[in-house]
Amino acid sequence: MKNPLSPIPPLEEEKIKISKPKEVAAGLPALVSSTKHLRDEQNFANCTSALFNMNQMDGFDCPGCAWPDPDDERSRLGEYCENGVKAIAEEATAKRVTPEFFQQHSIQELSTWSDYQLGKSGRLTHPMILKEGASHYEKISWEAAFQAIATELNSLNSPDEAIFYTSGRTSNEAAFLYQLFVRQYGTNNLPDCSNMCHESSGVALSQTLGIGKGSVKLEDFYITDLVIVIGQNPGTNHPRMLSALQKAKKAGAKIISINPLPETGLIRFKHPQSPSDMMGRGTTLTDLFLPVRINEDIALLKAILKLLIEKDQEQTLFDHDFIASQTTAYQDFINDITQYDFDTLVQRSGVSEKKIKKAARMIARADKIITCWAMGLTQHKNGVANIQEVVNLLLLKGSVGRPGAGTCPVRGHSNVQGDRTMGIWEKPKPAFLDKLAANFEFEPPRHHGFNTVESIEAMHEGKAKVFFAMGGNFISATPDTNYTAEALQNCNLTVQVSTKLNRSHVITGKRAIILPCLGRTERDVQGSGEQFVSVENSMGIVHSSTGTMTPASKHLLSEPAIVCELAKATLGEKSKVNWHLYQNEYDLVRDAIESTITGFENYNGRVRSGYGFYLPNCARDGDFKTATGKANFTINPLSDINLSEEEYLMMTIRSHDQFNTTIYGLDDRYRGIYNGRRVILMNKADIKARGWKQGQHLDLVSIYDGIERKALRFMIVEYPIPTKCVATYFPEANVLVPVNHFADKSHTPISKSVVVQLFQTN
Ligand SMILES: Nc1nc2c(c(=O)[nH]1)N[C@H]1C(S)=C(S)[C@@H](COP(=O)(O)OP(=O)(O)OC[C@H]3O[C@@H](n4cnc5c(=O)[nH]c(N)nc54)[C@H](O)[C@@H]3O)O[C@H]1N2
Ligand SMILES: Nc1nc2c(c(=O)[nH]1)N[C@H]1C(S)=C(S)[C@@H](COP(=O)(O)OP(=O)(O)OC[C@H]3O[C@@H](n4cnc5c(=O)[nH]c(N)nc54)[C@H](O)[C@@H]3O)O[C@H]1N2
Ligand SMILES: [Mo]
Repeated sequence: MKNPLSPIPPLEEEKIKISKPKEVAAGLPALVSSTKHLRDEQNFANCTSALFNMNQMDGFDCPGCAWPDPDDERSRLGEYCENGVKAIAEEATAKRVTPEFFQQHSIQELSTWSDYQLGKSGRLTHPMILKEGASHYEKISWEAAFQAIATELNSLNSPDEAIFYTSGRTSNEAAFLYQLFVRQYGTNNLPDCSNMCHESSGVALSQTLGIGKGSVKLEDFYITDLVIVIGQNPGTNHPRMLSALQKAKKAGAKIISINPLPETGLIRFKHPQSPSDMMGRGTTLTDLFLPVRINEDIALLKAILKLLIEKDQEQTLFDHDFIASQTTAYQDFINDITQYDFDTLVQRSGVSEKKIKKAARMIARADKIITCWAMGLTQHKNGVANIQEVVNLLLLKGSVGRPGAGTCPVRGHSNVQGDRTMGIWEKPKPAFLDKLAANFEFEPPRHHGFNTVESIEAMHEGKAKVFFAMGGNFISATPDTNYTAEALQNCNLTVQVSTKLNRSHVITGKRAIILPCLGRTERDVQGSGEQFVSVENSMGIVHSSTGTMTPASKHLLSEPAIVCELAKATLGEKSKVNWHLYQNEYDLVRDAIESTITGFENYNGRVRSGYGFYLPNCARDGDFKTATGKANFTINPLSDINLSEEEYLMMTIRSHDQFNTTIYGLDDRYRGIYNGRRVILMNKADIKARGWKQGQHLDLVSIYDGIERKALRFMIVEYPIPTKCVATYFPEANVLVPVNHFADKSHTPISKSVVVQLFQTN
């Protein structure tokens, strides 16, 4: 290719329709919508049979989100969820991307397709190679593909010139083998989607509570007094969480939601498996909604904290025994809060004083509090601070480390938490490396590898030359699309292990290889017979997942098999690991995990029994393994973003019809937006102030360090969002997110607080 392909497809004319946002989540429309997605994939029978096996004890784990399954009430269909159905329909589709498909469509042509069109093409069936300068992918044998990758890897000046990315669907078994291979090859360059996702949670929680994971169990929801849902849209992204919230409500809990948008699922919910819900009005979930300004959660929390501190004058409100015996830095924290002026905090938060006072009263009354959050807190410059401020609130009430209370960072991908537990991390702990060294007889690299942002920069600067992705869609998931495209196109070789076609197969290095793999739902047969894998959900339960469907193509390999073959081809005699045995029988991989990672005692036994097992969690037990040996209060400054007259703060969010970069459809039913995705949600007053109207188009510009980034033609949608705040969908708006601006300490791109200017499209 003379000119590198553009990562931005040409803009299509969209006929977007707008109606009022929905007030109730799920219910009948959810059933209708999921049925439509099954039908569209032309494989109704296959998909329906898949659904019967989802989240059943002997079936597979839903490839959607990481919310746990209730153990007590599984219905025949597993626990029902509209977006789980869409995830299954995507994987069980009857459509295929074959070698003939690639003969018909050049990559030049594919680069002009939308993400929606690319994804809808179907499942990849054969390993494919794009040779240097070629216009089309062509078929390659598995053996030749592994050989080509191995040769390229072995020709690098240093193993650190290769990058090995992981998305969060990869099973524990595949992830463990993958990091073992990568470290035996010689690098810790293991960035993952977590770097763009809950990394801020991991950093904040490790520092304050001694473990980077949440502390609550599902049962805690049923005995809690108060759930605070902050910076999360569960109705769309974790629909099964709504049943837990409903159950909490029925048991007497209150719910506070903190979000710039009145997200549908948070307001009212009809359980699709409850006839009385379906007939009636459903359950009102949120008791108090606080429409916070984007990135002003710390101001809001500090305003609430100030009121609580006043109420605790007699020392009767906070859990002073807990504070005295289990925490540090309480007095510093109190001194810091007292410096702030209440009115300024209220004003910055964008929430009325009346609502803030009500929130403080509700929190004051609650003994047991659970706080749930997701990307609304993590993807900001101060993402780590956001979460630490949440922890401060919980600590005051002694609401960590006891039943009915605690932290609940709601994870994204179905095994993103497990992948980290397995060692997919660019900053491995020395103790973990020591174990690897002892068990597998090699000297693992000790220096830290690149995270996602550093990987992009390294490829851009020519410091990294091979990019290998275990799943995911790097070009569309990462910030600064044009810059990242240049980075990938700089590589000598890019390799994607994938189930479905996506933009990362089109925006490639000089050479590119696609390795098509089995999906979560599919039967995995190896030398020793049928295999199952295991995953860890958002609450630290490890359980099995057994594919039951016929694979989409007979040429697919499982992810563990791909890693083993690649390790054999690349490492040869250098590795003392018997990769062949691991590939043959995953029980042996689990034994290897058991001998390397704490908490996996009798892995093979326990993972086979019922619902799996909990991993140890010190915060849950109230044993805070931090540097101080206690839970730490922290001091967190306010956001330092100050918008000028012409600037707005933009968050990039998910529509109801997408799973990250996979676009299921073009509707966002809950928000009342149909038939298109290039929209910008704006407050009525802001639209009026500029003399604009709903339906008009705007060009969006972000300027960081003097560099101007542009995204064109977004249609204005009038929406109840705080003034000066706007929302767009990801990945369309990723071009505007600067690669070199990210959360302090966690390096998570600032996808939820991008300063933009708006101009009417010519
Ligand atoms: N169906 C479906 N399910 C998914 C996914 C999907 O794409 N589709 N993705 C999966 C993944 S990987 C993840 S990480 C999760 C993501 O789950 P979410 O984090 O719920 O996803 P987002 O759409 O990014 O929504 C962020 C929410 O935070 C709010 N928000 C944004 N900025 C702020 C802020 O400054 N303060 C506050 N308080 N709120 C804010 C937004 O209005 C929005 O409601 O979902 C997982 N599950
Ligand atoms: N602007 C902005 N950017 C964001 C976000 C945001 O909110 N705003 N969110 C961020 C977050 S939270 C995340 S987690 C990342 C997501 O980043 P990624 O995890 O990289 O992206 P996905 O879209 O989840 O990856 C989808 C692709 O995975 C492949 N796939 C699906 N199932 C399997 C499987 O079983 N095995 C293999 N090998 N491949 C499979 C398919 O080919 C599919 O095209 O994006 C981040 N980017
Ligand atoms: Mo995520």
